[in-house]
Amino acid sequence: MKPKEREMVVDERRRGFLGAAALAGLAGAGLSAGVVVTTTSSREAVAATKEGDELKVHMKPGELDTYYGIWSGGHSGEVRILGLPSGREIKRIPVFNIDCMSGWGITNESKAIIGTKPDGSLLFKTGDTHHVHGSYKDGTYDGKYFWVNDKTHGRIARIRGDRFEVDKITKIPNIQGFHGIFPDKRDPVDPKINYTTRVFCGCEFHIPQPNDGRDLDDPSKYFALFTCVDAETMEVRWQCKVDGNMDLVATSFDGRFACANQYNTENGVRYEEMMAREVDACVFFDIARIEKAIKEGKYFTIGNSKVPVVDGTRAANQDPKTALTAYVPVPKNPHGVNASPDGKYMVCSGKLSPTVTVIEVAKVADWFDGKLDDIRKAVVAEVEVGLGPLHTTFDGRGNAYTTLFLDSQIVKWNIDKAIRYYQGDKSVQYVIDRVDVHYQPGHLNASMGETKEADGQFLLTGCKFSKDRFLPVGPLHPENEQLIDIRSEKMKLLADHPTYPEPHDFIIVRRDRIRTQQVGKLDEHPLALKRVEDSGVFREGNKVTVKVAAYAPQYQLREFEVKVGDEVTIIVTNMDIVEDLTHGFAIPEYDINFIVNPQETRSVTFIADKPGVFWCYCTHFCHALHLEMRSRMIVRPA
Ligand code: CUK
Ligand code: CUA
Ligand code: CA
Repeated sequence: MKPKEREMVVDERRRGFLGAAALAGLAGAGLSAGVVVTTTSSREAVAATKEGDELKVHMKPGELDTYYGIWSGGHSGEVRILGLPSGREIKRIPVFNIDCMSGWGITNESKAIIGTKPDGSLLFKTGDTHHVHGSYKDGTYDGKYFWVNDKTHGRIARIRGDRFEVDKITKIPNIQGFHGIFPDKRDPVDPKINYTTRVFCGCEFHIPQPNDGRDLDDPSKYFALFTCVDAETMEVRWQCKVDGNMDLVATSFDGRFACANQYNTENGVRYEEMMAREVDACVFFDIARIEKAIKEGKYFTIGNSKVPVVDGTRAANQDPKTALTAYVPVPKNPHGVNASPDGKYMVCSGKLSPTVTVIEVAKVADWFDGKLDDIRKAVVAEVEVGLGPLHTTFDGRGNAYTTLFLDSQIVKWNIDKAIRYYQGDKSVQYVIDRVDVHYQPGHLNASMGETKEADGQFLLTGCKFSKDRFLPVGPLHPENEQLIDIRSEKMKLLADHPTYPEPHDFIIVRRDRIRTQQVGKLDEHPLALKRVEDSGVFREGNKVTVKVAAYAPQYQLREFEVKVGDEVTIIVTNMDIVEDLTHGFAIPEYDINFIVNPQETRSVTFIADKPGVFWCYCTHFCHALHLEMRSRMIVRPA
C-alpha cells in the first residue's frame, strides 16, 4: 500500500469512529453516513530485494510485510496468517477447532459448515491441520482458495482467499489419517483449463473396508485410498485403492500426475513392520486415465459410500499402457515429496535413509506411454544429504533445500549436480551449503517455492523443538520458525519466530497474489436485517426469533423478552459500514459468544432454560461507548 492509500484508510477509520460517536444515545437513527471501504490489502507488486541489501526482518511502525505466510496449526485445528519476513502473526483462522473470539463452532453459520449431529451439536470439536496449499493459475498462486487437511477426522476444509475464512468442509469417506493434500495445477486433458479444479488427498492409515466391524483381526484386508475432491463443489469425485499407504502429496505442473510418498509399503500395523523393507515407494497417479476408467464404469464402491473407487494396486496395474498408477522405488520410509518449480522433478526425502531421491517427471510419463521399460529408470538421482531428510523446497535457480531432522540442519544442494554425480561423475560437489537450525526441522518452504515463480528470497523452516531459544514458559515449548536468507550462495540464519504448537507446513505467498474483501456484503447474508427498524422479537409457538441490529454504540433491541422453555434464535446484523468496526455478542450463563464484522450477519440458537436477567454485551472493542453497548435479555419463568 502506498503511504497515501494508507492515510486514506486511517482517515476512514477515524471518520467512522467519530461518525458513530455522534450517534450515541440516538435509538433507531439509521445508518451513519459513511463510505464502504473496500481496500485491497496488497495492490502493488513486490520488487525483489537485491543481493547485498539486508533482508528486512523488522518492520518499521506501519510498514507492511511483502509476503503472506499461510501456516497450518497442527492439533490446534486452526490455520494462521503470518506477515513475512517479519514473522508477525496477523490472523488465526479457526477451521476444525472451536474459537470463542470469532464464534466459530458457536454460530449457526459456522456449525452448518463444520457439520452437526441430529441434536444440533457439532459433529466434531477437534482436528489436526498439517498442510495448507493454495489454488493455482498458470503455475502460480491465484489467491482464490486455500485448502487444509484434518488428519484426525479425514476432512478437507477450504479457506476463501479474499477473506481468510473457511467456507466449506467435506468429510472424506473410507479413509483414516488424511495427511498429504495438494491441488492440481492445471487440467490433465483440457489445456485451456490452466487453473486448479481438483484437490488430491493422501491417507496414511489402513482400515477395513468398509470399516464397520468386519475384518478387525485381519490387517491383510485393510487398505488405504487416494481421494480426488472437486475444488469448486468440494464434493468427493473419486478414490483410488493403493498398495501401501500415502503420506505427503504433490502434483506435476503439467497437470498429468499426482504422487504420494509411501512409508508403509509393508502394510504393517506395528512400527517394526512398517520399517521392515529397505525400499518403499512414491506412487504416481495418472489422473486422466483414472477419470477415463471411471467414465467407462471400471470402478467399485465401498459400503454406503457412492464414491467410485478404481483399483490402483500393483497387481492391477502391470501393463504401463493401461496403468492408473506407477510405484517408483524410494528408500526407506520416505517422508515428503516436492515438485521442483521448473516442473521437471519430484524430490522424495528418505527419512530413515540419508538420501533424497530425484524422480524425473518426463520419465514417469515415458513409462506410462510405453517408452521406458522400467519405472526404476525414472529415478535420476539418489544422493546422500545427511541424516533424517524430511522436506525439500526450491529457490528457482536450480537449487534444493532439504530439512535434516536428525542433523538439525538445512542442506542446500544443486539438482543438476546431484544428477551428474549419481550418473557417474564423482568429482561433482552437489552439496553447496549447510546451516544449523534450532532444532529438529520438519517442513521448510521458500518464498513462492511451490510455484513456477519461486523467487529465491528467503525460506522458513519449522523447527519441532525450540528448547532454549525463547523465555521458558513451563513444560510446553513453542515451535521455532526460523528465517533464512537464501539470496546468495551461503545461507544466512536471520531470525527466530515462536509459534503456538504445532504448525507443520506452510506456504509463502507474495502479497500481490492476495486480494481481500475488507468489508462484508449484507446481500450475501440471507438473514441480514435490511434496516435497523426491522429489529424485533418474532414468536411462533415456543420458537422465538430475536432480530438485533448492531451499530456503534448500541444494539437495537436494547432489551427483549423470552420465556423459559423457548427455543431462541438471535440474529445479529452489524449495520456499521466502516472497515474494522466489528461488534461482539456474548450472553452470560448461556455460553454464547461470537462476533459480527461490518455488513455481516451471524445467528445462534439455544433453549432459554434459566429465568432471569442476562446482559448481552459487546465483546469486541468498537467504540468509546463499547462498554455501554448492551442489550438486556429478560427470561421470564414459564
Ligand atoms: S508432516 Cu509434519 S513435519 Cu504432517 Cu507434512 Cu513432515
Ligand atoms: Cu460494539 Cu463493542
Ligand atoms: Ca517402510
